[in-house]
Amino acid sequence: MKIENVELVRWFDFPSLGDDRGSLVALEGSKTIPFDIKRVYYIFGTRSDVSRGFHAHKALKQIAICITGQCKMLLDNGIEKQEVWLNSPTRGLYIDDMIWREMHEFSSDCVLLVLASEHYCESDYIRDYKVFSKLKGLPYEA
Ligand code: T46
Repeated sequence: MKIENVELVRWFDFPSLGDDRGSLVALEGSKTIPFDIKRVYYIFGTRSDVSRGFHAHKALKQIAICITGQCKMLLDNGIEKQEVWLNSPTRGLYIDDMIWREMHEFSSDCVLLVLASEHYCESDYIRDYKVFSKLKGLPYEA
């Protein structure tokens, strides 16, 4: 069994460069963000009764920032699960490779910005929890 020795939930707090006109957050690859940013995507207009994700990535690392509204993110390393709210434009949640993720309870105004370490690659996705458990060296419990 692979021993996990990194924290499942790792937050990155970004300085808000605000002045009397409003706020600004600047994100730079390999500086504020711990990898070179190869791709940016954002999720919006998700209905509150819809859940997303339900997969892990073999190699991809990401930072998810809810720049407006909120949603819940469940992270699962195969042994431990943790659910957190994403609800701040100055806080990013680091999602490591080989972590199962699910997103739930999107608010109607939720815009989830995701910074990714790799270009889009469908073969990097593990969409079957059984396969995920097996690759982690864990027994599968339905
Ligand atoms: C993740 C969570 C947080 C692309 O063509 N290019 C892209 O870069 C992405 C991210 C998606 N797509 C296509 C693939 C699907 O046809 O867009 C469609 C929706 O993607 P998906 O069903 O994978 O969306 P989510 O919300 O379940 O998962 C996404 C990311 O795919 C995933 O990497 O970690 O957000």
